[in-house]
Amino acid sequence: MKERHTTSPAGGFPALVSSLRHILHEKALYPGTRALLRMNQPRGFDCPGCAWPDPSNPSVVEFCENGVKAVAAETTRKKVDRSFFKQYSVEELLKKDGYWLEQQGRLTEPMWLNAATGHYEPISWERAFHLIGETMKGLSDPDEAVFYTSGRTSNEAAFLYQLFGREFGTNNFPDCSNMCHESSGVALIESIGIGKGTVVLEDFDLAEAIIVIGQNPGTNHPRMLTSLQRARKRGCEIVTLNPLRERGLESFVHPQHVGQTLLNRGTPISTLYLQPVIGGDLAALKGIIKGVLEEEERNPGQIDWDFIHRHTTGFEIMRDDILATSWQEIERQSGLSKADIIRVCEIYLRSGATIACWAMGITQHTHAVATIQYIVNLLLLKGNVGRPGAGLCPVRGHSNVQGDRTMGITENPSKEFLNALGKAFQFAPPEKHGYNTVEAIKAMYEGKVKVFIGMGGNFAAATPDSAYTEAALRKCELTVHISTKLNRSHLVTGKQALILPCLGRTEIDMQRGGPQKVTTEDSMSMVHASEGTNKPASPHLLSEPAIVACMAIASLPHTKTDWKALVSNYDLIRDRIEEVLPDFKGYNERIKKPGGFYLGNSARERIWKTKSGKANFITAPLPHLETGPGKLRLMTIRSHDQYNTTIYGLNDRYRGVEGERKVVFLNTEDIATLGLREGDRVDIVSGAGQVERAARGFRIVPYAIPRGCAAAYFPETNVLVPLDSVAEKSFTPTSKFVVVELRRVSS
Ligand SMILES: Nc1nc2c(c(=O)[nH]1)N[C@H]1C(S)=C(S)[C@@H](COP(=O)(O)OP(=O)(O)OC[C@H]3O[C@@H](n4cnc5c(=O)[nH]c(N)nc54)[C@H](O)[C@@H]3O)O[C@H]1N2
Ligand SMILES: Nc1nc2c(c(=O)[nH]1)N[C@H]1C(S)=C(S)[C@@H](COP(=O)(O)OP(=O)(O)OC[C@H]3O[C@@H](n4cnc5c(=O)[nH]c(N)nc54)[C@H](O)[C@@H]3O)O[C@H]1N2
Ligand SMILES: [Mo]
Repeated sequence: MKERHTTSPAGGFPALVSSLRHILHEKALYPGTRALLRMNQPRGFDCPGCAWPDPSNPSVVEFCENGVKAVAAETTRKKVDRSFFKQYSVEELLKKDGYWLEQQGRLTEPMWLNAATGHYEPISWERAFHLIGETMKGLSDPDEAVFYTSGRTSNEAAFLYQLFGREFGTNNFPDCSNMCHESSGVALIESIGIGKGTVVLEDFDLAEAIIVIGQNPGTNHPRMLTSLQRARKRGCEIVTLNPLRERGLESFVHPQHVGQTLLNRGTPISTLYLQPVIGGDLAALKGIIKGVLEEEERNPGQIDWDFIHRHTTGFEIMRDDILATSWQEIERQSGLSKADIIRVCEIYLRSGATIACWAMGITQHTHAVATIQYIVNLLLLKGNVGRPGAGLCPVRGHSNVQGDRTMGITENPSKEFLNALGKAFQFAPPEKHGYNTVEAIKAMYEGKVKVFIGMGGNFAAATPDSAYTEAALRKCELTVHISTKLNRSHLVTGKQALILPCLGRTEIDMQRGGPQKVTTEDSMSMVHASEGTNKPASPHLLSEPAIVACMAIASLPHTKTDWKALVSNYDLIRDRIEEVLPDFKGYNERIKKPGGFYLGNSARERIWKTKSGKANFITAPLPHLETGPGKLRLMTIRSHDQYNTTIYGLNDRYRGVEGERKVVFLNTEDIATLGLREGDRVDIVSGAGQVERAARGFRIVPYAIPRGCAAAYFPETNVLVPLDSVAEKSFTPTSKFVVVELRRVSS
C-alpha cells in the first residue's frame, strides 16, 4: 500500500493552469480577468478570498490561484433566475450537492418561498422588506430574532447590520468567527489584552524563525507562501507543526515568477516539519517551553529576563507547572519525541525574532484557548511580542472577518462600545449577551428564535451537527438569506423564506451619491478601500448596506437613524463609524491613501490592556484526549478546490485526490490494523452510544498522518460534529477532533 503524498512543489505551473480553467469554466473570461487586474490593487477591490494582507506595493497581478477561483465564482455569467426556480422545487434542490448548487450561477432577483407549491417565486423588493418588517414587528421579544454574519461582509454593511439588530433590541449576532478564530480572540485578550495578531506583513521580512502551527497556507492562504518563501531564502528558519504532510509547507514555486514556474523548481519552505497527533499541540508546546527552560538552567541568560520582569505576570506558576509535567507525558500526548521537540527549542533559542502563525488546526479543539495561550507563553519567554520581526499571527479566514468584529458583530459587545453606539444613534442598546452560533442553533431548536437572518454565509452547511441544525432552522417562522450564490441554507427553510440577492465585491455599487466603495480589515489590522469595477450580475441586485437599511426601515418604526441618507453615500456611514470607534478617526481621508491605514495594536506597543496591566503567562493542564480502542481522531478540513462550503471543484491537487470529495485519509498501519484496504468504502460514525451520526461511503486513502488520526473534508463531515463538543471559553465547535469509528460498507 502506497501512501498518497505528492512530491512536486506547491504552486507553479499547475496552479496557473488551474486558475485559467476556473475562469473558463465559469464563462467569466472577460469579467473575470478584468476583475483580476484590479484585485488587491490600491484602486481596486479586496480579494474576496482570504484575509492575508496585501504588500504595500503590490505586483500588477497580486492574487493567487484560490483568489482567482473566488473571483471566477463571483464573476460567472451563469445565472440562477426565476426560470431556474420554476424548474426545480426546493425538495428537488435538496437532493443536489453543494458543488452542483454552486455551479448554477449568480442569484438575480429576490425570491420568496411559496409553501403551497414548494417552489421559490419572484417577489418585489418592497414586498420582501414588508414581509420582514411585519414579521419582526410581530415578535414578542427582540431576542426571538437572530442576525448571522459571514466574514465577507464589508465594514459598512456590518456596522449598519449590527446597528439594525441593536436598535431592534438584541445582541443575537452569531457569526462565522464563532466557528473559526473565536478561540484566538478569547485567548489573546486574556494573555495580551487585545484579541488580534500583533505582527504586520513587514515583520515576515525580519523574522529569524517562523513557527506555523495547525495551518495549511498552500491552499488557504497561498499568498502567505510568498512571504514564507522570501523568509526561507534569506535564511529564516521555518518550523511546521502539522499532523498531515502538507505540500505547500514543504516546497513552493511562485506561479507568477516565470523562470521558477517553467522549471517547476521549488523553494523548500519548512526547515523542520513535525507531525504531532491531532490535538497534541498543547503537549508539544509545553515540551518546547520545558526544553527552553531546561537549557536556561544549564546556560543562563538565553531567555529575556528583563522583558519577563518588566512586562509579564504568572511566569513562576507556569514554570512550576512545566517542571511538573514529565517528558514522558509530553511525548505520549504530543506524539512527538523529546529529541524532535528539542530541535524546535534549539531553533527558537537561536532566533532573535520569532513569529508564530496558527489557524484552524489549533482553534477548533476543546483546549484551543489554552493551546493558543501556550503559544503566547512561548513567545513571551524571549520577549517576542512588540519587537520587529516577532509576534503573534492568528491567520484569519474570511477576507473581512476581523473587520466585522471591529464593527461590532459580536454576541458579547463591550460596555464601552454599546455606550458609544447608543450615544451616537440616540437609543439604549441592549446589554444582555446574545446567542453565539452554537447557542443560536439550540435556541432555534427549542423554539425560542422565530426569525433567522443570514448576512452571507451558509449557516446550514457550515455549522456542526447538520441534522440537528437543519431541524432547528426549519422551526423558524422566517428565514432570510442575503447571498450572491445559491447554497444549501436557502433550501432548509423556515415556514416562510426569502433569498435576497446582493452585489459581490467585484461589482460597481451605484447609489444616489454615485459609485461607492467599501472597506475591509485584513488579518494584520490594515483597513483599506475596496471598489468593484464590474457590471453587476443583474440589474435587480442591491448592495448589502442597502438591504440592511431597507430591512431596518421596515422593522424599526421609531428609529432616529436616517438610513436612506447613510446608504446614499457610504462616506456618511464611515463618519458615523468614526463617531463610535475612535481608532477610525479621519476614516474617509485615511482610506484615500493606497493600501489604507493601520489600526494599531496595543500589545505591539507593549501596552497590556489586561486586568493585571501586564502580559500574562497563563497556565492550563493537559487535556484528556483518550479516544478508546478502535476509535480515531478525525479532523475536518478544506480541500484545495473549496472555499468553506463553496465547492469550486472536486480535486485536491496537493494531496493527490482527483474528482471526488468523499475520501478519508488514514495512516497505512491503521488501515491494516482495522482490516481495511486502500480504496475500500467506509461509513464514518461518531457519537456511538448516544446519538449515532454517520457520514456514508468514504473511500480510504493512505496518507502521511500519525496513527490514530484521520482527515476528511467538511462540510460533508459536519453531520459528525457533535453540537455540544465545543472549546472551553470560546464555544468553538471542535471540528478538528471528532471521535469516530469506521465501518466497512459491503460492496
Ligand atoms: N482556498 C481557500 N481559502 C480559504 C478557505 C477555504 O476554504 N478555501 N477558508 C478560509 C477560512 S474561513 C479559514 S478559517 C482559513 C482556514 O485555513 P486553515 O486553518 O489552514 O484550514 P483547514 O483546512 O481547516 O486546515 C487546518 C490545518 O490544520 C491541520 N490540523 C488539523 N488538526 C490539527 C491539530 O490538532 N494540530 C495541528 N498542529 N494541526 C492540525 C490540518 O492538517 C490542516 O493543515 O482559510 C481561509 N482561506
Ligand atoms: N466541520 C467543519 N466546519 C467548519 C469549519 C471546519 O474547519 N470544519 N470551518 C468553520 C469556519 S473557519 C468558518 S469561517 C465557517 C464558514 O461559514 P460561512 O461563512 O457561513 O460559510 P461560507 O461557505 O463561507 O459561505 C458561502 C456563501 O456565502 C455567500 N456569499 C459569498 N460571497 C458573498 C458576498 O459578497 N455577500 C453575501 N451576502 N454573501 C456572499 C454565498 O451565497 C455562498 O454560498 O465554517 C465553519 N465550519
Ligand atoms: Mo474561518
